[in-house]
Amino acid sequence: MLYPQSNTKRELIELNGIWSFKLDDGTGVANRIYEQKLQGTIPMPVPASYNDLTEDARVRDHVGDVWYEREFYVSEAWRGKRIILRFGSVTHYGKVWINGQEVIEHHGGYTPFEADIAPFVFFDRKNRVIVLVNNVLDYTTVPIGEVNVRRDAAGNEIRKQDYFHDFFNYSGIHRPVRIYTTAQQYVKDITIRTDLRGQTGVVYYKVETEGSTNVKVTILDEQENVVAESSGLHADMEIEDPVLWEPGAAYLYTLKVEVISIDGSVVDTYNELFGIRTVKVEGKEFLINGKPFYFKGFGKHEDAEIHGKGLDEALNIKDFSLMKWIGANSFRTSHYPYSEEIMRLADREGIVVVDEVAAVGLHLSLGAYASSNKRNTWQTIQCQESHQLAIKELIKRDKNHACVVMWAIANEPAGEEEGAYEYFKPLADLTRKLDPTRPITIVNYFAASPTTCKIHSLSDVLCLNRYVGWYAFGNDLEMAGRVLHQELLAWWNLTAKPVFLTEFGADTIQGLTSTVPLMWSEEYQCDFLQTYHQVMDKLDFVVGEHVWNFADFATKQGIVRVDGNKKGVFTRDRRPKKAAHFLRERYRNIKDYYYKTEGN
Ligand code: GCB
Repeated sequence: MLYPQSNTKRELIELNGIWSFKLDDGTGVANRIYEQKLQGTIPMPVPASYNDLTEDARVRDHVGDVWYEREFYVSEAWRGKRIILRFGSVTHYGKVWINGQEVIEHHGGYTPFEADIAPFVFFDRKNRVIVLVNNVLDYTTVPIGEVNVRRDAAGNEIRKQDYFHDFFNYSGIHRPVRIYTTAQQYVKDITIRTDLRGQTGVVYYKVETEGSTNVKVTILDEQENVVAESSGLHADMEIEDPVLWEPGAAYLYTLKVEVISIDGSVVDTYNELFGIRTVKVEGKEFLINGKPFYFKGFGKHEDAEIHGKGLDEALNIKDFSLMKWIGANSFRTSHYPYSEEIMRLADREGIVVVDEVAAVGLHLSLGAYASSNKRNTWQTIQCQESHQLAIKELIKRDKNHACVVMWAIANEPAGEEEGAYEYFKPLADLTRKLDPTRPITIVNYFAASPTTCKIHSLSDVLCLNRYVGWYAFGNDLEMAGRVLHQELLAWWNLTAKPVFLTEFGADTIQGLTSTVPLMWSEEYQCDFLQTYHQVMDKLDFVVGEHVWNFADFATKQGIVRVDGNKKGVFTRDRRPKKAAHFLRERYRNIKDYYYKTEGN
């Protein structure tokens, strides 16, 4: 799905800013409140999560529908054009009315959706957009969750949202809302794949159009020089001695598509940025541009004070600056697709991304989450359809990003339980069919061990999240190191696939210090990391390490979290803990390529 852009043929306006907002009282849809101006609203910014923006616990913990509204004009000059209203994301469900008429609904909280609103808008007066946002997670959604209902003393229904993942269920219109125009004949979609044949860069493109199929395709370099030209809806184009997209040294070409109408005039155009690079898993190596790459970085979250999960471009710039400062070259979009704006920034900045769908918490019997009645996850949940949709929409959105080198189609599912393989096989097949150019992974947790895991054969890279030294063998790092070492070897012996430690970390209270290893202290976090480093450095099949987490983040309330998860190397407001300086020493000495092959 193409990112909205303004260019010589397309116009774009932003509908970000202050909207009107109210919680639903359970009767909004039945009373068709979307037909009139909303009553009893409060101001609410877009994009942002609404949860932390008032001093009202009912807003923070609301379960169910909320309403957003604003007014806007469209230019008379847009008559006859397609007028596309586009939401970057609405978490987790959105339904949209323009001037009282329903135009679109969308399931899934982390991918964009859009509709042509031209038939519904007024050109001679104000328009009203109303959005119903629903944040309920159940067994049919990704992530999964369950809503528990009880009654208070007065007999009122109280709904509590429970879920099996470790980040707060922030909700709202999280990403930009925009309107853009196109002609009736237009570029619908572009797919770009790149390869290298010797010194020649091969750029395969496929264009989908509406109306005319007569297109002109041009590739421009960063200086806007034309380096290749073509016509037709698909072709292989060649660029001699291209500048490759490399980690830390991004280079982006532009594929410009022009749609030509029957009279020879250009009616639509779209400029898609792309990088030329290859990705391949071979033996024990993860190859980018044919060279063994070593991932150093973090599992992250889109999470901040006040904004919650709302897009914050200043925060993104700060995070990228911190990642560069510390020497990281990559991150994982744990545990859902991040904003399109972050992905574009990663392309531009040469940061490598493992791109994950929101299939998190698919384990009903894990430790703190397991209720007294243990259930088989795969017989209980019914989210395969949403999961499929999430994969399709992620790949449709992110397929052209040079920064994306691997798809993660779930985080920590119950891979050890009966039914896991049957659940995941079709999803893995689907992912490979949609994108044969990138490796895929299902991020593994401790319970799906080399002896119990039923789904490791579906991953190209074994991405492991491990917490020995924290949840097990806390304060026994010597033992933790041995257990980790044995397990990694067992994986290698079993699968002969590269291993990537996608999570390892220890909760750490900034300012809590100690001369002896003391869990929760800043020193323990460093010792914990060092234990893992020592093990990983001995094993040449380990291709990467992502510390959990880049920064402290909000979680649901409970007895294992004090004001959120504290495994950040940075605090939630992005101040370095001791571990940040410690990691910086290490990361700056690890090169992007050939780390393991040079005998470290
Ligand atoms: C995990 C999860 C992550 C949690 C983390 C933790 O395995 O993937 O979402 O936040 O552990 O800190 O417990």
